Amino acid sequence: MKFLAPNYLLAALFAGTALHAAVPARTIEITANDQMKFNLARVEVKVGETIKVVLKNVGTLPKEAMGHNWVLLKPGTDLNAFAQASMTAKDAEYIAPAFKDKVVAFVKVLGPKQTGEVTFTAPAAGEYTYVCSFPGHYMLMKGTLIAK
Ligand SMILES: [Cu+2]
Repeated sequence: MKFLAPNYLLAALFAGTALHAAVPARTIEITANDQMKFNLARVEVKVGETIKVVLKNVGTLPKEAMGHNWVLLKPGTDLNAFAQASMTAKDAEYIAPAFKDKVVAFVKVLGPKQTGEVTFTAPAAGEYTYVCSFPGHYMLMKGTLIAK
């Protein structure tokens, strides 16, 4: 009988986890275009909420010339260093392996009319920069995700 209480608690814990996982993700749709612009420069999320970012490349130029991705970086990441290093990381979705641990979430590089998505848990409170790291894009394709 002594072990019933802990087991019961454990079961309740798992039930709670399952319930939490069942909460649908909140979708944030972001478009990227041939003018090297995201439609959103600022996104607000609640810490711990499940977020699904859907990236749509609404442009028509070929992927090799005007591909777009979406990369959410941890606060304090050296953006210029990340972008410079990532320019040559074509086979890794333009995310330099050396900066992999600075990435909170990302959507892979998309060609014209393609859509990609990523689901993640909104990170700790703070301001997070997101960019398109396709070579030459990050200066224009940049925004801030605010978690609070
Ligand atoms: Cu881009």
